[in-house]
Amino acid sequence: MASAMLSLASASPSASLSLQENLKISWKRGTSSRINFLGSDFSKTKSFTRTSMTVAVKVSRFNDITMAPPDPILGVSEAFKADTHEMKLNLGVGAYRTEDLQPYVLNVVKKAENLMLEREENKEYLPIEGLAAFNKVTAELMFGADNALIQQQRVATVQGLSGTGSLRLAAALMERYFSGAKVLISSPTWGNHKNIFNDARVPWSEYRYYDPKTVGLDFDGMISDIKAAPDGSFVLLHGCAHNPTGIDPTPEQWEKIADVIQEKNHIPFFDVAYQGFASGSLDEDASSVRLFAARGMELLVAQSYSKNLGLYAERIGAINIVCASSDAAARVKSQLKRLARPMYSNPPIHGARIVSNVVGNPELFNEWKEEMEMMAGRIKSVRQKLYDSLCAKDKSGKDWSFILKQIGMFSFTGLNITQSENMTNKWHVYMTKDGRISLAGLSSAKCEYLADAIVDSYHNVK
Ligand code: PLA
Repeated sequence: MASAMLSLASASPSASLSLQENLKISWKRGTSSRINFLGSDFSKTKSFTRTSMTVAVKVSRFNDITMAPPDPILGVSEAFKADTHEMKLNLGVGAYRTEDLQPYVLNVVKKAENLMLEREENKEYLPIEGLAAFNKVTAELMFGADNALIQQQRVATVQGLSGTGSLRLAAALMERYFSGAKVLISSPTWGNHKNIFNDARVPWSEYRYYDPKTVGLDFDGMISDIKAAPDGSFVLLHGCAHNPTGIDPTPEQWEKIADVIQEKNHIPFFDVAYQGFASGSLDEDASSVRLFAARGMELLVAQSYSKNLGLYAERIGAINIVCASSDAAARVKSQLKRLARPMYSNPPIHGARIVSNVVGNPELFNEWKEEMEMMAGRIKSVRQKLYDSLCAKDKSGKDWSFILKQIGMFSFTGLNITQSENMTNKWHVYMTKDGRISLAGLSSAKCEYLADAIVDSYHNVK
């Protein structure tokens, strides 16, 4: 957009605007005023006797940059904020809310922060790989403290900018050292996975995952797509609480997935953004990763503490790369550091200290587990209430039981784009267009209203 530009620099007859502003104004006292823009003369020469002021149209060099679309997930929160309707409900982003629909800061986080204040810890730069105490506890939390691969120093752990940054760092490593190798991602998956691999220039393709007919896992499709991929591909797996479907493989299915991945010499890459949120148990939610690790496979695991410790804005997570030897792990870690340094230099310390204080302190750790059970329990109870309300209100005989079978923060309702838009436009229920709703943003008080909105959108909108 061009904007009028006023130069008031009459005190300095030769004043000119900076190059960055792309505009050069030359003053000629008493004769003319000329404006040069990218070398061309824009103004008409005009005679006058006193210093004059010239108004020019400022044309941006960024004119060819088009407006980006809003983010399909985080953009929903922006639209929600702008809505003034009293019944509005934000079920877009996966962020935990209390029964009063307020953000929740965990008590253990407050306690850890108090400890940090008491200790008057400094704000020096962290090493590139992050806080050592954090890296130690985060790997232990994922693989189990007594896991031999930790003692054998076969895990390269680097603190990342939460789950997203950790995935992105791993993607950069893949691009640099596995050039041409592709990553298989589930269809559907968390929308940002595609952006991450696109930006890192890692080719990807999809494997079947969700079967709309059964509203369940398309296990056979998944297996055959993983089999069909070129040997040595990366396979991105959601460690637990698959986003957006809420459908996880059973332990038996995980074994079969591991069989095929091993047969094909693929490299499993776990994204674990909801440890503790699927079952309420940290260990149980790490069981898929541990099952693969127990087979001696090399693998990658991205971790996030946004949801399970409610540290969304602290950007704390990690990338762990399990290698066949400690020597390989040391080399991999050195290269992860080399990739991180020019991207963001070193990670932030606050969240890392919180996690290391909570996970590394048995008392706080136990309290965390209780709080997590409470959060997971509240989500389960609204899931049940939503299901009950849907059954009570919908007389069509439709089977809504898939809602109870799904786990974690989300429910994949099966609503299509138009129906999802009806949810927002008519009912002020904000959700992603793929039909996903975050039950973490739902209160029991609003379950009936939500059920009305879903029944209306499902039956009255095509
Ligand atoms: N991986 C998956 C599968 C996720 O769902 C998310 C977050 C992340 C990684 C990254 O989270 P982090 O960077 O905060 O650690 N997904 C959210 C938020 C909760 C988002 O889209 O950023 C979601 O609503 O899907």
